[in-house]
Amino acid sequence: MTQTTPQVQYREDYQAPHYWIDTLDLDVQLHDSATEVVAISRVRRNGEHDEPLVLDGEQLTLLQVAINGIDITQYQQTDNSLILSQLPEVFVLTIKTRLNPEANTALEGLYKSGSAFCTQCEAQGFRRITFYLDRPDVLARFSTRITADATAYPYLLSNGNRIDQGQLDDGRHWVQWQDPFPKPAYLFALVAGDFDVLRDTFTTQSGREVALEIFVNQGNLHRAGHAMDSLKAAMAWDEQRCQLEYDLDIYMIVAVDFFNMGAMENKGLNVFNDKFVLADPHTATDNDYLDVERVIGHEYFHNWTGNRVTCRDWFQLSLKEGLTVFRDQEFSSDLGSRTVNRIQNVRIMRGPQFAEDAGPMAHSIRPDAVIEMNNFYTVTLYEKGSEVIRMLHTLLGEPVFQQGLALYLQRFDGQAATCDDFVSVMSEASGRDLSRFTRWYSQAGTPVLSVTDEYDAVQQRYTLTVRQYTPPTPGQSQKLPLHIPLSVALYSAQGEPLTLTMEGVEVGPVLDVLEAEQQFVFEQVPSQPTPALLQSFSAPVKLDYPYTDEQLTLLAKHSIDEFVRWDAVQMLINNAVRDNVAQLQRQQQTVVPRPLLDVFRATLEDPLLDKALQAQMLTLPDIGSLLELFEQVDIDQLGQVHEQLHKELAVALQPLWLQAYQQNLTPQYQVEHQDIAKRAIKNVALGYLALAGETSLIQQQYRDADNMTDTLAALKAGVKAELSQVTPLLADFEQKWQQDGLVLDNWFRLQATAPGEDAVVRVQQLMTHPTFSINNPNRVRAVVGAFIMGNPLQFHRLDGGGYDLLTSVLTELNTSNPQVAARMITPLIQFARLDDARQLLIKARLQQLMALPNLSRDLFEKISKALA
Ligand code: B3K
Ligand code: ZN
Repeated sequence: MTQTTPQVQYREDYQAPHYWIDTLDLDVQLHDSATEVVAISRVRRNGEHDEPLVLDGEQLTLLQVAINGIDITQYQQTDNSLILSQLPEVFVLTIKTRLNPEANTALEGLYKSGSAFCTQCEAQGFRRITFYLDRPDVLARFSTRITADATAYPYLLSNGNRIDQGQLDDGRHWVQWQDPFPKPAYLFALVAGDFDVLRDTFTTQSGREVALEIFVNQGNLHRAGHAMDSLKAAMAWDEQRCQLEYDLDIYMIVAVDFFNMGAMENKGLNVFNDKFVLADPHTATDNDYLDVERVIGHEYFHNWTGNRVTCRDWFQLSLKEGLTVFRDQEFSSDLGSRTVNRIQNVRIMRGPQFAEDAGPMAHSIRPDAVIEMNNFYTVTLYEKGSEVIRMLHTLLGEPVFQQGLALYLQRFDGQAATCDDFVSVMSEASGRDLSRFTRWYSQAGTPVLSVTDEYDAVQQRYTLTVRQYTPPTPGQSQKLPLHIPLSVALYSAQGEPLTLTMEGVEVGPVLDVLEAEQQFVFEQVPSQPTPALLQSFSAPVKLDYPYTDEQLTLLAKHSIDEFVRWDAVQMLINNAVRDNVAQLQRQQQTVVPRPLLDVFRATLEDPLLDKALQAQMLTLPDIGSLLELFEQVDIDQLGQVHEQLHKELAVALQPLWLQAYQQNLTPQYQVEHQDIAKRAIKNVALGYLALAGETSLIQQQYRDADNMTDTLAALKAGVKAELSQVTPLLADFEQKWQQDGLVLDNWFRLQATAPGEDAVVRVQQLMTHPTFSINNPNRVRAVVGAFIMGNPLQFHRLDGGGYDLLTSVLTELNTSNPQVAARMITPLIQFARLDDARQLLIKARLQQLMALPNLSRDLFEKISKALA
């Protein structure tokens, strides 16, 4: 909180620290409202200077400072720092502080999650535990002694190895931990509580046995098995694909109820949002299972890409996050369907990421200026960051990429590195000039690739002319050409792939686009081909090529690349949406274009198609992604077209939907990729059947379901189609799960995203539900988050009711949990595509928030940019 204007930090201003801290011994006496921390560090001056030591610290009561064992009083304290001057070259610093975990609703630093203590230190939470050099380039060896009541907190956990423990006379006990690996403070963790523990072991490829422990709230042991399987799979995958082995003797995961994000990769002691740990068939959906696998993998992979090699400063965040997302995507793809994983990642890029790039917070994957670091854990840093790594992988190929990765990890092991370090190692390993490629790190915005083509029948030459253009983003008006890998294939009119020949030699599919405008000439092309462009989304760009519906139909039916088939259907849908919005403006009715209908029919009738892919091909993009097709659009009209297209497709193909439903029943629930695929297509079909008025199947599926995937799919289909028969089913679900917040979140989401004019009132009522708590981020996301992101038509109501609701929630979260507030404000700052009337309504709310007396830095940064 601040009254003065928050300070901007610039990447260019990086300076090495004036002091190093080599070891830190923490002694933590846990008490709900008055925890005391003694921090003893060995400090060493970095070079010759007489600069003071400026330690970060927030919301701490300072009790004692001593240097080399002697108490001192000559120090300066500001709101968020402790300044010590005239220091010896090397010394032992002792600092004693008091803090209040119980009052910590921001969930940063040390806090209470239900009855347990836990920590979240990334990015800058450690400064809420003690005064410290809270920056990622200061790496120290930590030891941690935790003392707490033995009955309430039988488990006392921290990083590294448990080296000692004991009982005290007053009913308290203690455990001593030591982490042999030097680490930055953001990787520190401490947990204390009473848990059920699932134990297992993993033997590494070099034969070391690692103890694996998963801690869950009592009574949830039966829901931890999938997390354990996922952890072992991740450990094996990293050995096989990347030759990377785990380095400690113990790996612990703790699942907690109150958590701002997904999970945290603290060394040897991951802390997880329980949503990404707990899973059993009765409480978790297929997607929940896959999410657990993905997030467990992600945090595990950080042990090398993040922990062993960390970031020099927070502007380099993508160094660990982009790379680790790439690794978790590859893990999921190797274990499941590569195409479906790719499709899901591309949906995130084309939806939330493109929207971020088009909004006031647009930033490159390595930002230049930051007010609140927590605001930069974004889809851009993570997902686009991963796309940039994926482009490198595409350009270098798997073997060379792996050699580069190995060289990077070897060279920077135990150090804090930069994005430039990473790219230069990749360049060294591959011998490729990546200088133009590095622009991906500095330029924000979504590039547009405009492609035109020309066929010369006499010469049998086919020429692609490629132009790249990146629109200006805030603070970056001029953009330079990027190095863009453009993957192409050419198809004959019969749908046969053609050999690519350039300058007399056969070439691979990836073209290196380097210039603002460039031509690629293919020879020996026997007839006018259809190009498949940007195969597998080979670069995070918007493609602009004037595809005809015939060409898209050909690709949707015949491409040998499955992703291209899906993408062709997406483009057909996009064309239908654009045309119908234009028609609606001329008061004409929505119609499903014939080619789209035919492709849907052919997709449903194709017996050889993978079921999971089929489900994806038949799923329309959501309204958020469709907004990106327009400069500006009336969202009500877009919603109307979206709904009508769904209904028409439902009715026109009803017998085929029914067939798809009946042919893909899974007799007994198994979390197995083929069954997941069957349920996916079956439940897509159920959604369309509900829209066509089919009600009995919904009731039947809800009644007969032996798993949460089918239960929820039945409810969702009924809710979206506004079938009254679903009301008693919803009541039944609530009754059954009201004691379990995580499961009830599904019910909250259904209610919050249901159509209907009463949505705002409904959401307000949900916020008074006994299971709801404004202090639990999962509940807030399930109710408010689902409403603002998943119910765009009601959120963007022209009477401003949706905006008012969010404004009042943000006003409350601004003081209790600024990080969650700043995440939830996203749809209020991304208004560029909306009509003028709504933009006005939104800006009035933003002004109202801007005037809050204690506006957090998190919200200040976003609102001030949105209003600029
Ligand atoms: N590194 C953490 C994110 C921390 C978020 C801080 N606001 C999770 C992850 O990306 O693995
Ligand atoms: Zn991460």
